[in-house]
Amino acid sequence: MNVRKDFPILEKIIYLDSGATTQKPRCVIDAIQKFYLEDNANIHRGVYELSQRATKKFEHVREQVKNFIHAEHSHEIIFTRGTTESINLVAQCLSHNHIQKDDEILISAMEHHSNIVPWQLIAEKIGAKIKVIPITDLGEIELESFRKLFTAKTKMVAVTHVSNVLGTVNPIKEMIRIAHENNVPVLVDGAQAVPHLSVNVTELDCDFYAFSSHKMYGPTGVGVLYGKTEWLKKMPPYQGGGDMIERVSFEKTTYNKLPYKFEAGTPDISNVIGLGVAIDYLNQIGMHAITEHEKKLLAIATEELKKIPELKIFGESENKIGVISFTLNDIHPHDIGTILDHENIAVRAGHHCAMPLMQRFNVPAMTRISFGIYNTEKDIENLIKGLKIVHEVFHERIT
Ligand code: C6P
Repeated sequence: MNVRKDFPILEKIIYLDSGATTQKPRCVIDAIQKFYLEDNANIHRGVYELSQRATKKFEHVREQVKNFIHAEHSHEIIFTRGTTESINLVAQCLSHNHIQKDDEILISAMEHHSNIVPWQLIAEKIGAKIKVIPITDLGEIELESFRKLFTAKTKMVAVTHVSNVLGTVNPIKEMIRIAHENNVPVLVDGAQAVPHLSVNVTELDCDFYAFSSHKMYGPTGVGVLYGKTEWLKKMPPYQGGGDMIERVSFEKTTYNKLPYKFEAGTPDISNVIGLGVAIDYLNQIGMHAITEHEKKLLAIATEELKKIPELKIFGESENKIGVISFTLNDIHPHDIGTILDHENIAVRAGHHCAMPLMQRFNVPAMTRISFGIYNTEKDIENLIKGLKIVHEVFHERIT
């Protein structure tokens, strides 16, 4: 995959932290600048040509997102600030008329804090209960336990498509089927799936799907919430303000149609335009080719890492993509990250916003490498050299 040249910043660094945020291709950076130079105006408001042009470009991206994740309708695509806001939106809105006192919400043991805390916030407020779907030592969902967790009180399942720590690709299609058999809707956190896999929300039959632009080569500040029409219609607005209303009076306000009901205030217009260009860019390369490239890198890196004595990999599912997390003896991941940084290699170290998962595996922290389309076998070679330096530094200190 010969795309490295499209990412100016990669001339300066060996970047293995795309799970945190991907680097941006020049076309995305240029498109944002071009928007401000040539097309900038507020949207959905102006009668003048410039505003109409900006509106048209913005709405075109909604159509692109719809096609990218194979949704049925563009009004099912809501622009948010990111995965985190998309999940908070659903949790808050469902806490008004769907999830009530003593009801149960199922989330898995491998969730990112963004798919734990929003549910805890509403659970505490309304007196609902969180139940945790257990995972195996390989880092896979225990499907049988999942099945058994459902009761008459279960009102929601919220689960990640791909774990940001273990890389496991969860069997969400099967999980959605099981949840629907129990008449329970499912929110899928797709933050770590959309950059690596072709996602088809219609085929999955999920009720909600959340993801972030900045993890898929687009700009920060923009996210997407896909929601099935029937749910979006039932849900009350998330925030109040301009654009989300139909009529306002001091006595009564009525709300705009979908998707605008959920988009209060001026959105991040330029960055939505940037997301559209990122989608074009990904489509040009092809999601299938991206998956294959990253699977190959994952296999090579796993094999090489396993040769390092005392290195332990967390997450050994057969169905894995994008990331490898590990510990190396008792060397603190922050020390590993710092030494690698001296070698100009960027990796992530810490709890990865998944503290309950660290507890599940009985470690305070892990080091994580994560791949993007621009990574190469040479990056892995450099990483291994860097880890050998880590080993030497600590061996010398110990002996
Ligand atoms: N994970 C990581 O380094 P936001 O911050 O809203 O764009 O995405 C939150 C989020 C939600 N779910 C999953 C599975 C995620 O991985 C993330 C973000 C980054 O792993 C930053 S903590």
